[in-house]
Amino acid sequence: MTMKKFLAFLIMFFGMFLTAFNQTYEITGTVYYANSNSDPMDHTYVYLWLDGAIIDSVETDGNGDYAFTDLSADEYEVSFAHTIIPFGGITTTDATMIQQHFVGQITLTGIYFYAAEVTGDDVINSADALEVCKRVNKMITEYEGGKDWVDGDDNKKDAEITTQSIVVDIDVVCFGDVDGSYSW
Ligand SMILES: [Ca+2]
Repeated sequence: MTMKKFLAFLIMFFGMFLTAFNQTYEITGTVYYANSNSDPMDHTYVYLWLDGAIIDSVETDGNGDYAFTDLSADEYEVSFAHTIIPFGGITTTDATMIQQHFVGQITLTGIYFYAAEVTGDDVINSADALEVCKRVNKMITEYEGGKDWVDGDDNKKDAEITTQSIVVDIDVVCFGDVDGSYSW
């Protein structure tokens, strides 16, 4: 191999190496409310997590879509962060369903399970049902737990990137809206 050919080979080799090294990916998806229409949520922020820490945030567009770009392969998670959409969706039906869950007549699962724990003590019981009742009847303006929306403390979504860009949708619900009835 002549020196010229060798140099050409080196340049080609490092070009390939840099292309592989600089490979970036995207995490995209839709944030939607967990009601029967799966209403997309605009004006809503999404957190990007890595190793349990928030490393970025982005706002959804008019279709509820979000995108994190220029990412390297890693074990990310994404979650709802906050929204300008007002709190809503709770009725006495929700309070009844939380009580029914507590006594074992029904089983709330997934995001509705998280939504039932409004007092912030990690236990779903009559106190949560009562708290929702109070808020429906405007005796209180916020929950003891202090939160209006189920967020990344309960509901993080795995978003691991290995060899390609990925799509991860995020379901969201207001605390107390265990029947997913809210639309705005
Ligand atoms: Ca509770």
